[in-house]
Amino acid sequence: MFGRTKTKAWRNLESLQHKYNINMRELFAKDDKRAERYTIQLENMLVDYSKNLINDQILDGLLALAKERGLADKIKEMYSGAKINQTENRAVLHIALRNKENKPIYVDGHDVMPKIATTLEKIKDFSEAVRLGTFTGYTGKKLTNIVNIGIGGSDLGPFMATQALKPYWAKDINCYFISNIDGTSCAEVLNHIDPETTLFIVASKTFTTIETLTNAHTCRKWLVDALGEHAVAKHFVALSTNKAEVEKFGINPDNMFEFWDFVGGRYSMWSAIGLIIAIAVGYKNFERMLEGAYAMDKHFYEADFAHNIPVILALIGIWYINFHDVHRYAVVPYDQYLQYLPSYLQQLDMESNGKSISLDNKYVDYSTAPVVFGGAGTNVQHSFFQLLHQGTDIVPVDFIIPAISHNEIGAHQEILIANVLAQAEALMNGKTEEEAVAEMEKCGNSKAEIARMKKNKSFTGNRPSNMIIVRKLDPYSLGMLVAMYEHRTFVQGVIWNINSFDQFGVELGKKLALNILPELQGTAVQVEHDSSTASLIRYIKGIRK
Ligand code: G6Q
Repeated sequence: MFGRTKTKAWRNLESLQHKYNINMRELFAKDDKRAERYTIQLENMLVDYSKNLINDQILDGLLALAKERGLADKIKEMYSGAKINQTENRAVLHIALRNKENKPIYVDGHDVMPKIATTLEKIKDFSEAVRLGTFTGYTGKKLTNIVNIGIGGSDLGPFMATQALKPYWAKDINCYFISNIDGTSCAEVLNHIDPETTLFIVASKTFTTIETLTNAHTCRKWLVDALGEHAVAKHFVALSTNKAEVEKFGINPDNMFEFWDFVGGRYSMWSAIGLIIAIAVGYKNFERMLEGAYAMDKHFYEADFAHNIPVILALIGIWYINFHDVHRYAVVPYDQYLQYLPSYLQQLDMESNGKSISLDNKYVDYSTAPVVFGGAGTNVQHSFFQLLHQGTDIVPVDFIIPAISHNEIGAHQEILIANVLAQAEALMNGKTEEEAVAEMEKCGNSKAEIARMKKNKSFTGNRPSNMIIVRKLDPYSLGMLVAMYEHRTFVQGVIWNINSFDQFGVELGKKLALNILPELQGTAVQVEHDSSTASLIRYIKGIRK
């Protein structure tokens, strides 16, 4: 069994944490090769992890932990189709969805690649037909409003990716996303589109999720009211693993794009769940995204761990969470098109690794996933960055920026780049009281004013960040970026000895509301509740009478 106190590498890291009081500013001053040594480049992506509380001994210690945890074998297991999602007895094969070399991968003795190829072919044909207008709506009009109805993993990935790739959208196509059960989510889309030109994509792995099915039924009624029952076949398609439920809903299985149990919801944007991406940006670009992910998959599989981007990023995360007691992690893309990446990563990281039961079926005695948050820079510099610079807690940050923008207008991109670099530098360098005093003296502040303000104007610094630069945010680099985070998440799960691929906490949520719903609707006698829940139900029912 794996427990914090039981492993050599873990104990070694604890002693390294006590031994080295890392001061990044000093280390940079002493070692002009630090940035060079702590940077990894893969094709057009560069990851500079030098502004972290690490030195060579600590990195070696972290790599020894990865070795001790059998990471190399675990990666091989995942790539070979082993059922590493042991609570659900499933293989974990999002890598197969972008396996561009098409090497066979077997699950239960069957190669999964042919069926993946068949679905990809179907996505290609259908997305092209919609874009060309050869597949039209019931009245013969081109389908230009594409509405994805899905939630969680069937929403966040395609939503984030379509927004990230907006410059590649066909000029006449608009994408919409309905996810929340809140009627507003449906209403706000339906109020702005025309049934004759609308394609609904019902995206649900299980096809039993109440939010998605309720929203899909509402949209179906809206369409049938406008165009009649016969129109459904031309305006609804399904993305699912559950043929029987798709048929029950009234969608012809010919209009179903299949995926499989070995694709987890939050890892599914590369599968049929990515249909809206393919329609928006065209199949060629969708394929480029898969190719980018494949490049990262290959790197993750082949690169030695000391030069392996997802492994190094994961281990640095472990260093803060488990050896510095830091349970927060910010992701800040400096690109407006990536503004939804933090919410996507929130699910990827927190749903995958927000666990406390080990693979040995024991409660872990160490921390797992941190709270993940973020937003687009520079906007968030004007909100939560105050806490990053001067709050009492350390928050490690991933900065992400493309060197070239899709919108090179005047000096915008240079100002953006200057900001991201300045933020990382400032977090690392800080500002001593002496420096703050010198600055204020230069500005002619009085002695009294300086005494009053010098602490407020100084910064402890020594705050860690990674800088991730891509040449340009295109489908390929987006694929690389997302696959990088998927593998980072997996590595941390391996270190923590947990199953990153189940989600019983989410499933609990799917059931809980069903107990209260009949009471609200007045179709069930009151169930036993705690006094708070019972009185809240009475209060709300009173208002809604
Ligand atoms: C993802 C989770 C969860 C799931 C949604 C939607 O990994 O399992 O977010 O994607 O609950 O589920 P369906 O796709 O089955 O509707």
